[in-house]
Amino acid sequence: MKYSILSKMKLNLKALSAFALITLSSTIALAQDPNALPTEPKPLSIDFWFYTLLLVAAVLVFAVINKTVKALELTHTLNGKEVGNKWNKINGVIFLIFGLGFFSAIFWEFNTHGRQLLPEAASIHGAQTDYLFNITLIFTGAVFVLTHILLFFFAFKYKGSGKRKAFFYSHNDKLEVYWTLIPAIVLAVLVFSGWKTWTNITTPAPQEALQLDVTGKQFAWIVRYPGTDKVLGTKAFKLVNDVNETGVNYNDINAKDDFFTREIYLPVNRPVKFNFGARDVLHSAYLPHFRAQMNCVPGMPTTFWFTPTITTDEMRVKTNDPKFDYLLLCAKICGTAHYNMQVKIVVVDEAAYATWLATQKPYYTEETAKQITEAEVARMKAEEERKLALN
Ligand SMILES: [Cu+2]
Repeated sequence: MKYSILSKMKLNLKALSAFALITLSSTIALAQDPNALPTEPKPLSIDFWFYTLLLVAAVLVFAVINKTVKALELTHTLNGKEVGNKWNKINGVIFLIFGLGFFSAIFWEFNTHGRQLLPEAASIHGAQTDYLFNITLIFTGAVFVLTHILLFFFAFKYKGSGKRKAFFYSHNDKLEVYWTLIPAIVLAVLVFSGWKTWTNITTPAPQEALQLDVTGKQFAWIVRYPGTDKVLGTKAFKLVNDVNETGVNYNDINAKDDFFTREIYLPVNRPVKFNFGARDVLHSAYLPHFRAQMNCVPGMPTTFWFTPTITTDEMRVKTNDPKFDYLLLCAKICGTAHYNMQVKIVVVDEAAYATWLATQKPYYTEETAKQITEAEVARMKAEEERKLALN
């Protein structure tokens, strides 16, 4: 009887190994088909079946190992030997090794990729946002480390042994109150401080804020400054043509001194309000160093304001990078050259800002006025021809 069970198991084991071997060898044969033309790209279906068979083979190998272990255990039991504790010990040690590896990987991740994080926030509200992130990270991080140490260490320390029995502990009302109330209070504090920060950074911009008009298009940003009157001229989509790209209304007196730039200059410690728009598709103005991001939607003006606190020169010293520059990027995949949508931002002191401002010339001149009128005539003509063609 004893021998017949064992021989049956051995037979099963042999059959399973043979099946696994056949599957593996046929998978390899499939992958190295001698009739396949080497120059032809492999169709996706072959890759799919190759990996499916590989998965099946892996499952079978696992099943074979599992069966071998079971068979070994059975042999031991049949021979009157104790088996349970040996595997409990191995599992306990594996848990400990895995736990140590897990924490080493986390440490490595923080140490390696942590260095690639953004530098210190360069705006008032950015510092508040970072503070919020850090508080959340401290709370959740502490819980994460503590629970995982307990998980791996307890699995090792209290692994199954013949010497003790698990203690039956049905419930404890006090303990349940604690582990419900403490997380509830902590989460309430986090949510409340988040809400407070959000209301802080989304209040209307102060009166003295510098106003900027930023329009996204495939694939560039169009930046318009108000001129000496500090008021941006109005705009309308119907006025858009090849020359007047954002449809500025030059009949508006406030628009006459507005100017366009390729780089954004900002005076430090002065609030700046961005009025965002888009000409074609959705874009997203992303200013990572100031911790600001806002969608730019065609036909729907959006806005965001912040106060820069660190000049470009100061940040170059802080980051120890003489080439450091603040950037305005697009954070929506808006087309093929999306990655190219960036504008340099230069934060300077008031004196340097005044000097730069003095060098800027209003866009609207006699010459540009003529070009805009010509472009408008051409646009209307094209529109007329399009209508005729449709009729
Ligand atoms: Cu874009």
